[in-house]
Amino acid sequence: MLRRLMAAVAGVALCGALAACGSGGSASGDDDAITMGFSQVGAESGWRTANTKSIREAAKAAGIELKFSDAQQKQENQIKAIRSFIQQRVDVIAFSPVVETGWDNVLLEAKRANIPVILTDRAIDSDDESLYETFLGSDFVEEGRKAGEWLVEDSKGEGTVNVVELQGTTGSAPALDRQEGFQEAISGSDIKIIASQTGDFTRSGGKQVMEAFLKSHSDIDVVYAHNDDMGLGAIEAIEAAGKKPGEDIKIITVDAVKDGMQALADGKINFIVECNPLLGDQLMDLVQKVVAGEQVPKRVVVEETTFTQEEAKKVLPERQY
Ligand code: GZL
Repeated sequence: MLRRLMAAVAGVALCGALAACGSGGSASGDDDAITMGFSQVGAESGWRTANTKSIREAAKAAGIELKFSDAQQKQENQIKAIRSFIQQRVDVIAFSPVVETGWDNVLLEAKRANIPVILTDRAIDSDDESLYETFLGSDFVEEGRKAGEWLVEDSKGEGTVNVVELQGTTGSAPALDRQEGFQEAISGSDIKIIASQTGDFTRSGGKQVMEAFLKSHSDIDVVYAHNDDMGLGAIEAIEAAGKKPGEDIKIITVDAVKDGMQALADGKINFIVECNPLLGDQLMDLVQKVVAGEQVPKRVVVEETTFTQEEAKKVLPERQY
């Protein structure tokens, strides 16, 4: 707010000198409310839907004016949205970067406009950490590790175990890190990744890639899907091929959204690593601190757990998303 007030004062002074000009008003109608520009990845999965709902509800509850943009999983749309937020002179910009790289230029524009940036959900790969105030989200490498560690335990004494991997969006932090963590956990075991391909975090993508895997591999023991939606698509493909998901081919996924947890409880998925989408309240708290000029941690990692089939049956009724 202070920045906008100074800009307005400067604007009035300048107007006096130039005799006539428009007002230096802020981006929001109400000068007291924080105006926040948020660029969301898209609406590709149940996780994303829950994440968007959490952000919208938390902004409303905090009295923060939210300008929301859905990028339909395209980086160029996110860059356009961030530039638009800069032109509208919002107080703060937050976004979930669809991929890790290619952000330095637009974030430098935000920095030069003196608009703080908060990363949520996904991180960026940049040498310049001054381009953002903080990152709020999950430790995706740990999520991949948890998935791999469960499989190492579950497949003890089974000999060679062949895994096909349904990867998330190419170049995205969750896809890169969930792959890294899983590979780290299975290294030195008899678990082999025989094929990997992106399903872009969507159910249809997971189904199409799994259909191709089933055509080219007759010895698939396990599917490791980087999110529930691709795992649910794989279930459709496995059943269409006349095999039993969860038994003939085991499935491990990440997220723990309701549809995934239902499939876990039904025995079609074997293990799910939680990835918490309910970031809204923590994000608004960080927004208020950053706009007030308070120091915040550079990285805020959310708490997450894992679920077996038995655990899913117990917690399903109370799941919020
Ligand atoms: C993870 C998030 C991922 C989810 C997917 O934080 O970025 O994107 O795991 C979603 O379901 O599409």
